[in-house]
Amino acid sequence: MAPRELRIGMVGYKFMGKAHSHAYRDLPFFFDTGVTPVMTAIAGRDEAGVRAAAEQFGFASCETDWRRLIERDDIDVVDIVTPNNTHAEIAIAAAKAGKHIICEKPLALTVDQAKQMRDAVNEAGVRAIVCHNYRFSPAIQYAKQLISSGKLGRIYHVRAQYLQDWIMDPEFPLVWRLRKEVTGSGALGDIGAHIIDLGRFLVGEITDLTATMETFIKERPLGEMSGGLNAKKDVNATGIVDVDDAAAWLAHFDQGALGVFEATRFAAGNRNGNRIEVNGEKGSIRWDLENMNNLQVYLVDDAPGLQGFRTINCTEEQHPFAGAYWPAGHIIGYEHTFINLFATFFQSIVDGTECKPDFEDGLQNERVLAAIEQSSERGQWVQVTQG
Ligand code: SOE
Repeated sequence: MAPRELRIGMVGYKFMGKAHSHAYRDLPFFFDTGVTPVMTAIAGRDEAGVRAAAEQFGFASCETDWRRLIERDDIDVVDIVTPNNTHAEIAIAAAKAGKHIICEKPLALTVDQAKQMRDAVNEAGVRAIVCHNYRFSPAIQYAKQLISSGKLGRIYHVRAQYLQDWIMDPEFPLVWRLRKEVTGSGALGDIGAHIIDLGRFLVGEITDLTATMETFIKERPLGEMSGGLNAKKDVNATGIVDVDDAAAWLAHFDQGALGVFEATRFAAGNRNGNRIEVNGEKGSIRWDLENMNNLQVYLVDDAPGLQGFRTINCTEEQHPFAGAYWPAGHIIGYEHTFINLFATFFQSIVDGTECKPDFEDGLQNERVLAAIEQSSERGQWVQVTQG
């Protein structure tokens, strides 16, 4: 019989910990998946920090060792919101313990690690999802429906950019997101992984690519290692930046589309500009996270004189997920993308159906990330291994 509750054990409690916790609390307001998430335990090394997070987010208990959390038999789902270098170990242990898994992106540091994670969940027969939350925006889901139904015809172009500017100050410290051993890569894995996911979701597999990567500020002050986007430097010492500040790549998709991608943390004025445009033989779509409820749609067959991009406010019942929230025109935000992702995941657990993006998708995303790094190093086109 399907469970009535899914007891969540979260590992980590910073930015994503807050986003996920908020989603667990709000989900039952809007979705009836047949199962209620129960915020059972949260783990973090710093006792005072994890206690404060448990209280603020609404978890019933806390642990200072994630292994303890995974051993508990009152946990059904392990949610991993820790830095990237810890995902593999935690996810593999969680799978072996028979827990379902929610894991932040990028899935792993390397393709090998991602493979091990994929194998572990397959062997254990548990369900796992990677938190590519943006594909759960109603407008992106609607774009997917338009593309899959052939409304845009054959797809020629995918043009995607993820533009941020939060590390442009050379005095911004060397936080974990800027250290290769902890994060894997810089702008590439942190935000490039999101636009790879959008491209794969909307159009298909990336088969080969050519890339270049750049680190503009090569040394930075040390500071709050675990700090986020508002971290402060705290000592008068510096360290070397060993990840990219920006990456750009050209790619071919399996059905023949040409992709142009850019991920950077040096696009002044762009706080979180995650944009994608797809051009097909019968029309185009455009989307920008900073205006996320709207999908721009252009259809070649519109009457002459009326041709142009129209703005579809994706808040109508016909738009995926939108009907679960407010009456049409009452917009939703960033945080709701996580609610939609969790609702989809929980529903798949109840129904016993497939749920994407799973660890196979996370692995394929890692293969693209690895190909971008290889291409940038070698100055050559690189084939992307297919699963
Ligand atoms: C920081 O670049 C960050 O929080 C990313 O880590 C997230 O994945 C992205 O959604 C927003 O920006």
